[in-house]
Amino acid sequence: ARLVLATRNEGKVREMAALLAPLGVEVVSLSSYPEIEEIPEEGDTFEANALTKARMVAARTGQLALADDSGLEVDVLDGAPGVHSARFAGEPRDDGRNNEKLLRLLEGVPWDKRRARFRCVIALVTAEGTERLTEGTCEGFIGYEPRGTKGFGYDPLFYVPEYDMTFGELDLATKNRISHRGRALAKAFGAVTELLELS
Ligand code: ITT
Ligand code: NA
Repeated sequence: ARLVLATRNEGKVREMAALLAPLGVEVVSLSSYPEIEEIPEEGDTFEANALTKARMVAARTGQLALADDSGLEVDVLDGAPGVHSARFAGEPRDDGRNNEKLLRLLEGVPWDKRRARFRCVIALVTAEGTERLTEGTCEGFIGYEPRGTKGFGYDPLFYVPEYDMTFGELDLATKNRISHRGRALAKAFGAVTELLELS
């Protein structure tokens, strides 16, 4: 049995492959399943969207599927962009335009009001329909300008006080140790092992 990462986001795949490596399980992503079309995500919550993606990929592949639904919640924007993070600036999705829009909305907002967090929900679903959910968050601030070229998405704008760096400046191993995704996935390790044995 293999674990299928129900994502087409290469940034997520890179991080999750590194996080899962110690488990020694076979991990593939949707690039191994080009016949699976884009999955509509219409839910109002990360949980709903993560389950939608994992259920569909488990059903289509007959394998254990792991989906990540995640996003950035900015306090002064009442939690936006939230579940709309990937397409905050509309279609076609574009990380650069998303970051510009976020900076524009926060123009003139002082540092103590720039609090934000990344949130990640991981859904595990077997072909037989067993389901598990875990969640992880990471607290930080939205910077005044992009810093760093590592990572993806909003990483250059997400400042982590503990390291005095943005996610765009942190190496992958450090980001994985403290990120929303790293935390959610660490909590899912037991379930991955358990469900792979059932699969
Ligand atoms: P899949 O649905 O194929 O997994 P996606 O990118 O569309 O890929 P989401 O719907 O979960 O996935 O959207 C998550 C968005 O939130 C992502 O595109 C980024 O804009 C942002 N995001 C999530 N985690 C992030 C991280 O670690 N660093 C930077 N941005 C992140
Ligand atoms: Na989503």
